[in-house]
Amino acid sequence: MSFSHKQNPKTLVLFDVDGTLTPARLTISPEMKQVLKELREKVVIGFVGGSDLQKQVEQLGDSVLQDFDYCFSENGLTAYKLGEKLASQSFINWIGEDKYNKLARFILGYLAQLELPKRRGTFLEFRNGMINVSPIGRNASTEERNEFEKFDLENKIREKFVQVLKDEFPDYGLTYSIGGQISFDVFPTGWDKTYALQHVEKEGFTEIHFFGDKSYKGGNDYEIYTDPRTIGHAVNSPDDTIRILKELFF
Ligand code: M1P
Repeated sequence: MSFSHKQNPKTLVLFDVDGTLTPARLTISPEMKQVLKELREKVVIGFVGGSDLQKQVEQLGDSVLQDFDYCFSENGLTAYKLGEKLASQSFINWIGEDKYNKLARFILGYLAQLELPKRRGTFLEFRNGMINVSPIGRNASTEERNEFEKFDLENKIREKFVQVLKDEFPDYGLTYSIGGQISFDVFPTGWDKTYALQHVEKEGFTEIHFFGDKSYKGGNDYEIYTDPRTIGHAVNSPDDTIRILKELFF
């Protein structure tokens, strides 16, 4: 194992990013950086974020690949160990062009038929690990986002859309997640944060801790937080993360 210089090389501590290591959408504090630096001397550390690596570089710093033993972006679809890239996976490779084409045509057709007060642009966003579908479009302004959210609450546009997709593509093995204001995500079932655990399966860790703020049912930390392979810690802020780390490891 490449971690033998640590005090507890068989303990892995994984962190969600937003709300756990940093305030939501903001950058890491000098205090958190220092705590992680000291923690890294004791155990193996990594983050598991839902966004892409570029977003994590913005939040955790330019040296993120050097500061963590494991970096898992897009729930581990993009993964690094000690700065070296591990095998990656993508939505399109997994689903294949034919099936994706059928799905995309159906979504675009359904979107075109919807009665909506406003439409903007980018209704179907193609990402590495998922697609994101937005009836109003991802170019909506903040005000337009708020309007759509209210309209959707009253008219259940997204909820009905997801149900139609589940009925139309029952054998596709997809999960639909309404996590934000104006859209929903579509990704292969199982490609939540537990996806990252396959990268460490053969490393012989005896304890894998996970810290996350969205560990409640429906939150995007829920699956990894409740996974039998991890010891889950629910936190409510980066300060809470530091508090628990100090109790457990210092
Ligand atoms: O993090 C929750 C969601 O945030 C955005 O959703 P929306 O644009 O609808 O507010 C998107 O990035 C979405 O993919 C993500 O799940």
